[in-house]
Parts: sequence; C-alpha cells; structure tokens
Amino acid sequence: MDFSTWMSGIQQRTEVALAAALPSPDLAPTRLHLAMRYAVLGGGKRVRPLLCHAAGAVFGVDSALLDAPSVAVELIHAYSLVHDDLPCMDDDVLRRGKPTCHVEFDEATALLVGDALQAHAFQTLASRLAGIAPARQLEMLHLLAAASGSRGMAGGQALDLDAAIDRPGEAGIITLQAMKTGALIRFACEAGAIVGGAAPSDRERLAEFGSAIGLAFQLADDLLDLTADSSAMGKATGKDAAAGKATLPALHGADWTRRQLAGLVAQAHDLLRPFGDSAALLKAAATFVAERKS
Ligand code: GRG
Repeated sequence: MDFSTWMSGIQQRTEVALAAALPSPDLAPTRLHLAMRYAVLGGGKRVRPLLCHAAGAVFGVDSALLDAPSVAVELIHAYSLVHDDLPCMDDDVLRRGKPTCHVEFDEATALLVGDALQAHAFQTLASRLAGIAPARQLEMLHLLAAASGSRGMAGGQALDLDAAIDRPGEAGIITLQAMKTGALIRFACEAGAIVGGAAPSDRERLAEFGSAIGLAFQLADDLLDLTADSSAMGKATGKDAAAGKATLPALHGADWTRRQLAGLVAQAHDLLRPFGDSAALLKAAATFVAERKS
C-alpha cells in the first residue's frame, strides 16, 4: 500500500476513534461537549496519530491497539491549540480554516474545553484496554503526562512566551521547541514501540527518531510561517516575525532551514535502518512531516 493511501486510512480511522471517545453533545453540559467536539473533529492532519500507528507497524501491532494512545495524544494536542489561540496567548481567530474555539464559543468555554480535553486524554489512556498489558498502559500514562507538563509541552510554551524578551540563541530555541512540540511527537513514536513490546534499545531508537522528527516538524512549521500564506495553512502566518520571536529560519534563512530539514530526515531514516522494510511507513511519515505544505 502506498503511503498516501495508508495515511488517509489512518486519518479516517482516527476521526472515528476521536468521535467515539469524546462525550456526546447530547450529554450535559451540552455546550461544553459541543465545543470540545468542535475543537477536535473535522480538521487537522493527525500527525501524532499517524506517527503512533506507523511506529506500532514497525513491531507488527494491530491498528486497533494503537487507537487509544493515538486518541490520547491528539486530544492533548487539540487542547494545546485551543489554549494557544486564546487572547492571553497567541490571540488567534483562525485555526484549521475555521474560527478558533473562543471566537466560535467564548473564552471561558475555550478554557474549559482545553481543561476537559486534557483530562479526557488521560481518561482514555487509563481505560481498560483489551490487548495492552496494564504495565504498558501505566508507562504510556507516565510518559504522556511528562510530555505534556512543565518539562514538556506546557514548559516549552512558557519558554516560548518569554522568547520575545529573553531572545534565546540557537541552543535555547532548540530546547524550547523540543519541549513545546517535540515532546508529544516523541511520545507518539515511543507509544507505538511500547504497545509493540519493543526491546528497550528499540524503544529508545523510536524515541530518538521522534525527537529528530519533532525538531523537523517545528522547523517545517517555522518555515511555513515565514513563507506560506494563511489560506494554505488555515491559520495566521507571519506571526513569529511580527511578535519579534526568534526562530531558526529567522536566524539562518530558508535555504539553511531546508538543508537542516534534509539532515534531520536523513538522521531519522538512519535510526530506522535496523528495522528494514517493517519501518517503511514510519520512514515515509518522516518525509511527510518535513516536506508538508500546510
Ligand atoms: C497552551 C500548554 C499550551 C501549549 C501550546 C503546541 C503549542 C503549545 C502551541 C501551538 C503553537 C504552534 C502553532 C506551534 C507550532 C507547531 C504546531 C504544534 C503546529 C500545529 O500542529 P499541527 O500542524 O496542527 O499538527 P493540525 O491542525 O494539523 O493538528
């Protein structure tokens, strides 16, 4: 099966799994549940679920076992976008080509949507999951909490908010990006290996792969922020420069960034070499993340 056919299948599968995991809009409080579904469903590339499924495929895992970690990481990602768009953070009005959650609903609802999505992610991953040993579930819960918290995504966001004043250099930017966006991507890859019962060295290899791809993902995003227009992205672009935020493409230019991206993809592909053909989808996913146009 070619990568784009596989990718559409996983995106559709993830949409169904997310819709089933989220509380019904008929259930009280209906407005909150409607807003949660608005923030999660019907948009997004589902990069983290794609990586989780592709990582699991390296170890021959049945897709059904990868739905829970994929849904959990996507719910955390969706919550982060809702909070990131709030007036107290990036103050964005457009996300995935539609009004942001606080514009469509209101600020207080958007705040609660983020809170509830975060809790729901952990509830999903902590539910009884047929076919996954509880010890593996516990490991994933621990990793997802660490990836989301003050030493992961939330901490990276805090460093990013300070970046316009602190003006971090290259090493500082790489650290904050590894936390802000890399941590969830690393989790998605490592979770696939955990569900697959990978040996510790293979699991670490997948986590390192996730870190390389996380950095590539952020570089590609910063490059698109510099070069793409907002209609292609479905969100505002050019915001980093306007906010005076240092990014690696802003420091070094687009050509340097494209060379770095190619280097990171080569590094990621090298990490997968021992897995041979069973890593074909994950290899293609790495290329997709670095070369994406939106
Ligand atoms: C508010 C705690 C908290 C964290 C926010 C992820 C994040 C941290 C902020 C998002 C800001 C941003 C645009 C970062 C660049 C990388 C990124 C996460 C882009 C959006 O992710 P995609 O491209 O989005 O996977 P889709 O819509 O495809 O799901």
